[in-house]
Amino acid sequence: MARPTIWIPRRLSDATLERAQATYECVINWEDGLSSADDIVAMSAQVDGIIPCHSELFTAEVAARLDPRLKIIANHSVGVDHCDLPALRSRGIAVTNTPDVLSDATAEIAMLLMLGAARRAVEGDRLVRTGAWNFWSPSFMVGKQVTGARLGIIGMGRVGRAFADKARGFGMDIHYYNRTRLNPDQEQGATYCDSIESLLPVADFLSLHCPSTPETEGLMNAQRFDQLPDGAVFVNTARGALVDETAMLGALETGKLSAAGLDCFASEPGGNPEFADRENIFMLPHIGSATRKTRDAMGFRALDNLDAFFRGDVPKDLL
Ligand code: 8YV
Repeated sequence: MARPTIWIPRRLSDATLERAQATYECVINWEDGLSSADDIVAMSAQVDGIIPCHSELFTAEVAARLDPRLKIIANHSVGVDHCDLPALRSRGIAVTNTPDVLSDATAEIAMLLMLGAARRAVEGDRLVRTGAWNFWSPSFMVGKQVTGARLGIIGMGRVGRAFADKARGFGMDIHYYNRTRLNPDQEQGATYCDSIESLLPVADFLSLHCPSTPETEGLMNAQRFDQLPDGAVFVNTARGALVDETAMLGALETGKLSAAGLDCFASEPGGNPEFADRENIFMLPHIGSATRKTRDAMGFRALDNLDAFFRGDVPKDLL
């Protein structure tokens, strides 16, 4: 049988590209630019499978126009909010993702954001870097301590649990909301809250680890920010769509939030220009899973899914 042809629309890791080319006929977007809906539709007539990132949008409108040649979308991401799953399924297209392999890398970035926001990293870095640091006092740049504080986690899936593990190492008291309560093995002493409303008042630090779906869009709104303890620190490594960014700014304005650490934004790439002059927002450009080890693991997991599919097996991560 002829080798299947796949499209790789972004620059995946070298090891991934090497393995992909050893197995498949590959069309690789070496320029690494974004593809429009028309590009995606045109390419679907030339390939049997695609390995997209969260940057390629498979909306219902795109799904309806895809060529019947395309059989599988093997995502190089755990989040699949860029894919209209019911629309793709109705076209008979298999969709997979890459869970597990990015949990630690993403949890590390959540930890970096939490510490950086709590200890005023943006402000401190700017002071030293610009030569404006001309003063020191015990009351200078005092931040919020993580050790012994209560950490609220919304979404206790793989990434949420990896973050809780790391936060335990910092002596934090973990509280969480999840649609279903974890078993005691997974809970590891964390306190379960059966609603977001019961979690917020105990969250000195709050970190989001839930998927972005129509139900979770705008989950952190003005009302909910208001229920946090005064001076809380907010961390988001999940998706920008979960947050009403205007409400978050309002909470920073009133002191309800003392700081925020963000790796994702409502608009990407680019972020929110209104955040630019706020030194109590520590920001990164959606790099939660961007380590060499994790990029290789994500690419290999997507290829494992493709290999299974083209062998006629059910891919491990079929959604
Ligand atoms: C990636 C992500 O940056 O997996 C996800 O859902 O958002 C990130 O890990 C990206 O999708 C890489 O392809």
